[in-house]
Amino acid sequence: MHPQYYIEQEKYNKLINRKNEKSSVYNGMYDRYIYPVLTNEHAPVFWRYDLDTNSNPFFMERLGINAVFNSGAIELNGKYYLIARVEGYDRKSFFAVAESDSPVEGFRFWDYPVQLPDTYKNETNIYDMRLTKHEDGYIYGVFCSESRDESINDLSAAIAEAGIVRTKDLRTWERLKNLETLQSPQQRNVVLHPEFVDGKYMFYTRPMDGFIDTGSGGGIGVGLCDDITNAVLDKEIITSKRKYHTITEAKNGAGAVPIKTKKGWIHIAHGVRNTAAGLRYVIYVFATDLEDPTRIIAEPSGYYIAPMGEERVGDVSNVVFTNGAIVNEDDVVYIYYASSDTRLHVVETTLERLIDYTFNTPADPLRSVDCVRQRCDLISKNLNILK
Ligand code: M1P
Repeated sequence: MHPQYYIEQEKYNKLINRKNEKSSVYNGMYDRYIYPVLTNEHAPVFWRYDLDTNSNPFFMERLGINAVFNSGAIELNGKYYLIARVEGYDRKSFFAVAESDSPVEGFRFWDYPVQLPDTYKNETNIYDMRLTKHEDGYIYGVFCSESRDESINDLSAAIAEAGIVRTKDLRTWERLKNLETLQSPQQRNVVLHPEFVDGKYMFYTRPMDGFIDTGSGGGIGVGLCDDITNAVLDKEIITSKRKYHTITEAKNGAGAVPIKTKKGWIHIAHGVRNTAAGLRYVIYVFATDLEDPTRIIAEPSGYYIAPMGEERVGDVSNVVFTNGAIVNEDDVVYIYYASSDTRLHVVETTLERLIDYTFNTPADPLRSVDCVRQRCDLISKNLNILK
């Protein structure tokens, strides 16, 4: 074995065994953990290097990993699993399962990444899987299936669709047909609702005119279908709408699978606005009605998580993005979020706090004059308390 192997393996072991710590930054909404839970350095040494000294005498990283980010999350039998978007130096993404006994540290990738059935021959890239434990007994993975748009003479033109797979154990995956949405030419950030609604499967969608631009798509939609093996949505009803001069002005998209609470379904999504420095992605929260999941019942103002410190910089800077959260048996909530399309972090809160945040944080009044009124009301109430 090349001597450098032992050095690299030691660095890897140190990283995997590192204890995570809560940051001292306070907001009462959640605790941030200092260290990312997954990075490109969490990829095993034997994924990246050829260990054969004959074919790799200089111990070069032959198949490097560029980034590990946007991860689906699930708890099964007391263990925590992340199904991360792993991106090679070649820009292609794939999925890999990382497992830990702890929700905040010690995530170790299984020996092999996920090898999905290759049923879509034009599919070039796959990413951002949401894992839904559905009441039908399967665990579904819904992800972005990206192909080149051959109809346009532009090398970067692409088509985004929602791919669907299902499993019972995260090891054997059955690939179903991609989701068809009759009203929308492209889809990304599609999430399967965990329960039947009127006896049907319900998807959260994000209608888009093009690959990047949501164009006329008004926000996060929902649609119903009878058959998950041939999922076709005839129509999509918009729930969380994009709004002028808010954090969702340019785009939004469903994130983690919604969390069922006694007061409603809590959604942890992403919102995007444009700036002179490019797009800024933040994470926001809203709630929908238990009986009618198309009806918004709470919309706290502004963002829940924004990029902070080192999170601001990466391959796509000024981005936080979530596609996975876990509520454990003690009602502790772990929200896994990636920063700047580079690495994966976690924040911890409780269901009680998340419900309080969702239902008792005031909504965005949408105009500065009303926002300052809202703030002055808070100040005057507080000054009376402080008297
Ligand atoms: O680069 C930021 C994010 O961009 C896309 O999200 P959206 O479709 O909302 O623009 C996704 O490709 C996501 O993976 C990425 O993190």
